[in-house]
Amino acid sequence: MDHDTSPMPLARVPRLALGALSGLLAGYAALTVAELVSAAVRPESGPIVAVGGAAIDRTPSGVKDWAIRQFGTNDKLVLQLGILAVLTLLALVLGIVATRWRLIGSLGVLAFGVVGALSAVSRPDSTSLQDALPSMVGALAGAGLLYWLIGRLGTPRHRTMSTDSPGAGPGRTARTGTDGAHDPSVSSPVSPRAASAGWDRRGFVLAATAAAATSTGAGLIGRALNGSEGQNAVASRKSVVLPAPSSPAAPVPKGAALRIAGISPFMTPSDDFYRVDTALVVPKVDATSWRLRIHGKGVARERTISFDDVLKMPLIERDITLTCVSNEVGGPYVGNARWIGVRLADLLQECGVTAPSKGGPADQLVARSVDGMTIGSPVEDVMDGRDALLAVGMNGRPLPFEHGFPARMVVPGLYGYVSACKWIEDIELTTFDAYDSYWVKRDWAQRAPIKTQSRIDTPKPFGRPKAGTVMVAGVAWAQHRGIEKVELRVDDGAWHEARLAAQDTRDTWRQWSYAWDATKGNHTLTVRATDSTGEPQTEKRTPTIPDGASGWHSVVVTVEG
Ligand SMILES: Nc1nc2c(c(=O)[nH]1)N[C@H]1C(S)=C(S)[C@@H](COP(=O)(O)O)O[C@H]1N2
Ligand SMILES: [Mo]
Repeated sequence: MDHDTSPMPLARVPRLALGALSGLLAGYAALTVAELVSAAVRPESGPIVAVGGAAIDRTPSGVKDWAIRQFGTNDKLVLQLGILAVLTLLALVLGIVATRWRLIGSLGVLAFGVVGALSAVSRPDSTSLQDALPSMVGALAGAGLLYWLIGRLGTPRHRTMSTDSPGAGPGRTARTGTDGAHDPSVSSPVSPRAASAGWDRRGFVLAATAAAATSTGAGLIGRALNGSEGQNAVASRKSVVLPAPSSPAAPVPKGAALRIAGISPFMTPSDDFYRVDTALVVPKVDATSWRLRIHGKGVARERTISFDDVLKMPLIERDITLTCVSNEVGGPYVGNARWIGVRLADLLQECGVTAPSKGGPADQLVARSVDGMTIGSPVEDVMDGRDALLAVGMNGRPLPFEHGFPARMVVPGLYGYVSACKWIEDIELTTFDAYDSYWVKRDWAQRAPIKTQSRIDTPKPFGRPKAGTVMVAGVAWAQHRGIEKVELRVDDGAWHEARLAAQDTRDTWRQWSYAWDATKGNHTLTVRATDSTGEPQTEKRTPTIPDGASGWHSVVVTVEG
């Protein structure tokens, strides 16, 4: 019989398909080897994370906001799957190209390595050219593998010239015309096709299998090493014991939390708390080696503090509602938690910082995170007496990794992108003139106090409540000013004052409800809030960029008879 012992008679598989398969194997090898190398450098230097991160850095703010809207907190997963899909396609194409131009296909793989390497070193958190290594070494492995595998397929074309066509590929022989209509499965024991194929099928299968297995091994080891990297951080978080705050939060007043089905809980559980950041890999910081440096303009006594130093300082505990500037009117990127931390103003005063209104030379506090995010807050706001925190606890526990362990900032009244730096490691005092932070470079406003907003949580849009009394309820927020009034309007009718739940603090949101006597038919419910300065929430619709969405939230429902 034929010496074809492979499960599928490979001689029948078109050469292009084998090329595509080789391309896939090369791409797989590149990514898995890169994963392994990234374990030696740092997990964030791997190509997918690097390219994804670089894409995030360069995405126009409008597109990013669209992505956040479309995919919510899944936006990053979608991005990574997208990158993987593109890479798969490219690998297939390069494999096919390589069947014709072996070197060009392989150089193509290398070119993508260069893209990965450039992405890695261009990330804001990249401090070393070593970050280029995973992509480069991975691409070299992939390119080499592709070159080798395609070599095993022999050379196309010219083989009709040679006596026994040593370089023939299965897909090409048909075109010679001699066996165009010839079914290779019924070919003679020494099939002309197999003979003309002249390449070692078993050898190719073995090579491909070995490549796949080796790649998988490299990938698994890389994964394991990258995973264990975070274990010290996980252990350090487990061993944190938050001291009792010297200034505990007052208990949430009775009546701050309404018992109405469908309303946002007054305190947002940490697991349900919205998450917005640019990190494709959640930074896992080991609290025992974590340090925070405070330095810059007007810092008379520069300091570097450890996590233990922070825990030894007087801690305060406060309820503060956090809001993202990317939150659309009626959107979900707002949450309320009980934070524990050091009063930032105290820390700054110890370093000799004075507020600009008292003659301090710095008007901007730039917080920098371990992943290179920079967030600029007005020094005046941080030092004006409000409870601006360097927070280490959230809802009674150390911060979750997703929310900034071991330490983050929280400043009541400012959107997160100008105040709430997670995984913070550096605070620099400077001026707004001298420095633009990450989002400001991307056209968002330098200063962004939170706009008064209100949201209808229940009934849901397009809900179908029964006629009669329908509880309309939701939340309203104007952090640091406080909510004084919430009103509800049905269709184009008069505004009705809603019942306000008790206020916890003026830094938290406030629940509200309105018992609506609903009549059959379609109705539009609209809500608006007034803050404690007496300023009503504006009807004027603005987009989220540059400094937060404004406008009234409406919900359309169909009341059933
Ligand atoms: N290091 C870092 N900190 C960050 C961000 C980020 O991308 N990286 N995003 C900010 C933004 S835009 C918001 S709204 C808040 C969200 O905090 P949360 O994810 O804990 O809700 O974190 C802020 N802090
Ligand atoms: Mo945000």
